[in-house]
Amino acid sequence: MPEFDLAIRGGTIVTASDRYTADIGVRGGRIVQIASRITSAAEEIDASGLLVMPGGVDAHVHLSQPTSDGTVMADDFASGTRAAAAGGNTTVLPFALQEKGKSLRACVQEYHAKAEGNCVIDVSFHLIVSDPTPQVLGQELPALVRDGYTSFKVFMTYDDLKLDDSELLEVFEVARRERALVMVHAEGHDAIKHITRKLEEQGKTAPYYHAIAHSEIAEREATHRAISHAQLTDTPIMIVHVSGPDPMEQILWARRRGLKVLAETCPQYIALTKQDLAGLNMDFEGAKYVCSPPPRDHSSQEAIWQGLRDGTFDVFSSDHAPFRFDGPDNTGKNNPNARTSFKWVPNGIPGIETRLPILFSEGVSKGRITAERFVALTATNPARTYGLYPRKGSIMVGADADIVLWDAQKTAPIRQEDLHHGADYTPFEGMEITGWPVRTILRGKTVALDGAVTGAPGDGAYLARGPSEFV
Ligand code: DUC
Ligand code: ZN
Ligand code: ZN
Repeated sequence: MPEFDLAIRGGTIVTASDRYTADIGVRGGRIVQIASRITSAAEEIDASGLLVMPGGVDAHVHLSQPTSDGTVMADDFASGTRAAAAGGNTTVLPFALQEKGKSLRACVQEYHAKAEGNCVIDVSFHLIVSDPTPQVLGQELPALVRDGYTSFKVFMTYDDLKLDDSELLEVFEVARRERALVMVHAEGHDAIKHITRKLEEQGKTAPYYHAIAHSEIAEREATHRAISHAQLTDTPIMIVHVSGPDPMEQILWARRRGLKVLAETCPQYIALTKQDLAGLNMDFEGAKYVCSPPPRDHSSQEAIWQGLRDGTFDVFSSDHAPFRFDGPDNTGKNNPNARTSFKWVPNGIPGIETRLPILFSEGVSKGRITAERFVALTATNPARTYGLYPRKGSIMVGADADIVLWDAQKTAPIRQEDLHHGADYTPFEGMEITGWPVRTILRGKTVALDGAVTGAPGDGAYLARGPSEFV
């Protein structure tokens, strides 16, 4: 009788702090031994020549999320988690969105029904609070936090989602009392609306002008306002999808004053620029790159890299928000309404499968960050930040055997035809990548191998979470 269900032998284990060669023994879905040589196992994997890292934890993805105009997202739980597995992830955190006028609890239950039995890897839900009624603030939200939904997002823009300043202050106070972490989408609504109106008056309606309307100044202003509200209420916050140096400066300003302000950035802010939204000569192809906040320019990419290195950023997430370019029945980015103004282009880009390869290739392979920092940003810190550590995001005895085997030498371009997501394009098409995941292991089971998904819907489980380490 072999001692282990699985042995992973001879690879270079990389954690957020260490790098060493050892065997890993797995039993009952957990890591039970790490040693220079372990005994027999029912299944043996030779990992020599490969990096052995914690499976990716993508802490910011949108799957099957309802939209106000009825546009259907290109990924549901089945396709989104398949793509995530192929991209080296073992846990993703999508958002259970409260639609205005509805009970938050009811929305969470509906979201569970969509996930149930369909996940290839593990999932846990953040909440989105869009309608902070007394019932939501006094009862539903506190009860949900106690049930393991320990983080929620608020928006400072979008007509159907935005909270005003007094609502932000109210929800921050609930978060502080209940030990939940608030994730803030920081873009100034009125400024965006104002610039949009001016652009439209001048006939500037192409997708490129989305990047002008969603100015970094509006992002910086909202970041500072969110920080001020957090300071007033003594509440830790996470600024999500930070696009460049202006909001980064506000985050550092806050930290110098001892405020707990965490920060996230995403692949689009190191791999794209606003020039991508121009398409070829201001054509509609640019809609494929419309996301909020939008990508900025090359100098802001350099600032983001500096922040990834120096700890300004805690977490690197995909912000996967997939829409088809040519959706059925004129839905998707290329819809007739969107062609009348950038403001109707669905906001968001797909990236759940390409997050880890892009950061590894542009970061580790090009010498900008270490492999240890890569693990911290993509697995360990997300797990710590959102109450999943040390079960997730670590390679240690007792942790779930969620492991990605990585071939740091493998070179291939990103191509839509190789991806598993439901979108009909990737904004990263043709990007040359050095370093790809070759095997994704979820609680001891191989769910992706050499670019093919071997896991099935139902392999993934729902995870209730504890509080963030930072609240
Ligand atoms: N915010 C997100 O977090 N994702 C997609 C679009 C948006 O505005
Ligand atoms: Zn957002
Ligand atoms: Zn998002």
